[in-house]
Amino acid sequence: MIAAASDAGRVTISPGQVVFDADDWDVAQDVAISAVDTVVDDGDVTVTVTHTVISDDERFGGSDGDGRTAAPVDVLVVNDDVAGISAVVEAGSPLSTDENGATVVLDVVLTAPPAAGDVVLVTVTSTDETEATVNAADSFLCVGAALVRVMGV
Ligand SMILES: [Ca+2]
Ligand SMILES: [Ca+2]
Repeated sequence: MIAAASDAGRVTISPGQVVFDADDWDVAQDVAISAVDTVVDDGDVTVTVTHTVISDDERFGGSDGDGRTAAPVDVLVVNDDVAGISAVVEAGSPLSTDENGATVVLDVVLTAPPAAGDVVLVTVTSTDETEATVNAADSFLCVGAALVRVMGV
């Protein structure tokens, strides 16, 4: 018997096939269905696992695989990714800026990739530009880790 999933990119099936004969036909064999761990916030999805049966015994459908089959099984794949933006002080960066040019460096990064072809525009501003300025471009396209330096005025 060969198992296949409706969305092969979301789950793995191991083993993909199991074999029974006249001696072990009544011994259940385990087939493990496991989620593929993506980094994409792609939501929960139901994957249908189907089966193909091939046997020289015509009562099981014959060797062309179009005969007996097992009922499809729906498996829910639970997503664990959340699209968002992280901005934290970079390790090793000073925690304060001063009026002599010391800078605080922020690491800005997305927590999940945007859809292919899309970009995420992150605008970084200070609540008091007279006291602290963002000396990188005020806006930048965040498609990976990015650094922003905050400088005292
Ligand atoms: Ca994941
Ligand atoms: Ca995911």
